[in-house]
Amino acid sequence: MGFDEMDVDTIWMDGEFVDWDEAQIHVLTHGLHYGSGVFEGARCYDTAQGPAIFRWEEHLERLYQSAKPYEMEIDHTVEELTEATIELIRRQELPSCYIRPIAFYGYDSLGVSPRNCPTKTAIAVWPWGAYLGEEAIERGIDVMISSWRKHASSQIPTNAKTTGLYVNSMLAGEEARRNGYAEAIVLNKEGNVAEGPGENIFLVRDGEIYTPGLSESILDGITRDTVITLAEDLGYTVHDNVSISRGELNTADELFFTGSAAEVTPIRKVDNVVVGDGSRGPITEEVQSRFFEVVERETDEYDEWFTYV
Ligand code: PPE
Repeated sequence: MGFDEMDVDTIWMDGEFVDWDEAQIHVLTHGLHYGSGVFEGARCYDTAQGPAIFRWEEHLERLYQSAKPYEMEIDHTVEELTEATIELIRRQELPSCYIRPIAFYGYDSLGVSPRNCPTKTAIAVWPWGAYLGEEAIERGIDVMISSWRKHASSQIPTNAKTTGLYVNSMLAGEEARRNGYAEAIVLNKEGNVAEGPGENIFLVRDGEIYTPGLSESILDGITRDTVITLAEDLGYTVHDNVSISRGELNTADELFFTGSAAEVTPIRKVDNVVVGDGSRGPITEEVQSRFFEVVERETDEYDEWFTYV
């Protein structure tokens, strides 16, 4: 679905609310040539208490952290970005939406050094349904192991959510879709499991839950952290600082992806090898339904995770 069908007309850019079509930049923008932008993706859920942004503070915290290796100064405070986002959701009367804040080096002189380039900041919000399709949430998806490896953290910091990194995600994701799969799993330089192009990955074996550690070249996902907390609170043992070898994907009882966009999405086949019994596994289902119960505010627990619009 294109943005023109989505009933959104306003973007916040460098302190102003501008018409959607006017939110433009120069073609010699540093971020366009060199991928020097940092961004976030968060969801605002439709709840009985109105729209509620999930883990907004953690997303903003990660945005500022992502800017650090690039010495980028975001000239807006947490309060400004929060006010802008709430105002965008209110003005456009969105019961739920996806939120995309971005900061990037703008236009001045061109050259790899961004020294003279201003930092531009923008926020857009729009309705966004299930990332990998409604059916995927219940039935799971088929994925392939990408032939592309993830960059090591010694090459590009993978814990910073940088626009330039996503050409790797695009290569992996499109390779998978070209081959008839919904999504890819990307291995790190060592050949161990890193993550999806836009998701973290979890594995279930013998009733315990595993997810690659932060030194495996992954993004420190906020949904990853959420799922670890929820699963532990449900009484599961979660090993969140492990290496997962490629072969373990084949012997897993259950696999699932997590992400702000992907939420909790089961994986039913890897390279056409069936995972478990080929449907959403029982632990995946339990964690997933707990996740949706929490984000849709059907419980009052974890209220500190929400920013109400
Ligand atoms: N790894 C990668 C590479 C990634 O892009 C994401 C989010 C995650 C893990 C999960 O992180 P978190 O959202 O904090 O749980 N991917 C975002 C972008 C998706 C897109 O297509 O664009 C997202 O989910 O918003």
